Amino acid sequence: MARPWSSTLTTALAGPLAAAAGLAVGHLLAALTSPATSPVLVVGSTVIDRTPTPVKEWAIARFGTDDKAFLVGSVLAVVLLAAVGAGLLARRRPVHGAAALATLACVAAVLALLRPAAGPAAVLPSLAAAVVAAGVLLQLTRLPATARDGSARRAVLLGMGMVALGAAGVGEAGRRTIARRQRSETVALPAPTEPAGPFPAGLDRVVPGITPLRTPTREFYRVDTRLDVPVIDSAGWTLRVDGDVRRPFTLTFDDLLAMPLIERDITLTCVSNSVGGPYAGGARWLGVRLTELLDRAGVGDRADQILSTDVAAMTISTPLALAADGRDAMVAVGMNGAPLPREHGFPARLLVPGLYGFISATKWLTRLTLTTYADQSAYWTDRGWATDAPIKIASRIDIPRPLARLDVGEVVIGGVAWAQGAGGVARVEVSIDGGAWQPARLGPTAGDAYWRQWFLRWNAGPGPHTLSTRVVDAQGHAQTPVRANPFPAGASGLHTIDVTVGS
Ligand SMILES: Nc1nc2c(c(=O)[nH]1)N[C@H]1C(S)=C(S)[C@@H](COP(=O)(O)O)O[C@H]1N2
Ligand SMILES: [Mo]
Repeated sequence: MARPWSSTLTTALAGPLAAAAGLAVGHLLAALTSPATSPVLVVGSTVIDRTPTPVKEWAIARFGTDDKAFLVGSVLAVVLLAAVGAGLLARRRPVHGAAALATLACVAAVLALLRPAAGPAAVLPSLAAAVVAAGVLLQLTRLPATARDGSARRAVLLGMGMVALGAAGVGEAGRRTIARRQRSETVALPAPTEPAGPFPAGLDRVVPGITPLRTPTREFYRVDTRLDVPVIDSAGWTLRVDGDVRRPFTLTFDDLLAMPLIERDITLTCVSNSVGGPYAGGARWLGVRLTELLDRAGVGDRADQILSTDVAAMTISTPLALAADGRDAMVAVGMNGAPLPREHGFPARLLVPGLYGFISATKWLTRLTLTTYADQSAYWTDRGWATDAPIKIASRIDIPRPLARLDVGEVVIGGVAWAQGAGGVARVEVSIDGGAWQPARLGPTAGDAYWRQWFLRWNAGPGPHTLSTRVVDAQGHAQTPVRANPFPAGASGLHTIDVTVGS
């Protein structure tokens, strides 16, 4: 006998609706206790940690900072698809279908326990999801199987509609709860003991469309393995310095703020940035000089690595020799004149000028352990990334945009370039259609660890053109044209774009 549409639809939707109800309740429960234990976030984070590096690189390249939305969407799609199966099963054998959904949620519970730094309570949101999903599915199977007459059909629609609305409402409550908790805490930071001095005006107004000399905090790129933003109270936070040191110690946030604070302009970039890519930002940072903390601890003679640990036990390794070579590495508490936003590591993060973020810029920092590369390895080291990765010198064209159509006449080519570690940017050059390297005008400097704006006025004739740029550092090294992928130590090659001039 052919089934009426409503019955087929009911059967297909029952599983996903029940799963959605379970996930929503789990999410809200987690939001109220420990957001990272939400079943969706647990599964998503596990996927992030287990994804092979090439796939991760592809996702970052393809989706940029939306890679997380893409990931959560994929996880939800897979769960809802599996839930369709559970719903179909439930039509004949309600208990089996419910058990299938509960099992699915229990997988999340197990993964929650396996997360680094997870306590036993981490299973609760997933268990709640299991109970709710199974219960809702059992209820839905009780609805009239064939809804031929109007009243039965209404009962089906009403029942399913209530579940859908309930799930959406509870899920939204969870989302809002997390958003509220993530709002920043107001802390007052002391003035720097070593201020950075006035910040130069830059070419921001002179060259419209160029990257601003200082990246507004809200626009600063964000790259990390977290799906949620860790929420740490400054009052309960501590920083432990231990390992191969003579005097291990623990600092509170107030202890840290009582130490001398330096203020520095530093450009941070991500090793996953492609040539000409967006994962770079310049900011004014406030923090305690790293060597101040290391001296206080008295580093032993075996250590060659600073292993830093974040609030969720994620680890980043920094070569001790580079971090302590006199550059202004710091445990930062402030960014652009305000406390660090939660997205960028509140209450404190590590920063080492000249090193890619993945070996230097630990956010939500809780511990600095002096150790050796032989004894302990960090998150990205385990995934094949380099342990020694200075930021490669690079120049990027901001304007014109790639593939732009331009009018004949004067065109301003402009962008930013950086050459940390090698004395800063000495010159930036532009080559048009493979011709001779022409020097660009440089903007003001905010120090060797900072990027520099540049521009060149070009009298553009009609036709297709190729624009290329390179930086030359203070030691005379020109940026290499040899292409390298971001993995394992950062991309190289020249940023080259095509434009068309005239009609
Ligand atoms: N705890 C933690 N810190 C982290 C990361 C992370 O995944 N977890 N990512 C690092 C990487 S790869 C980079 S590039 C920088 C980015 O810092 P931002 O998000 O403030 O720009 O943070 C670093 N610090
Ligand atoms: Mo990064």
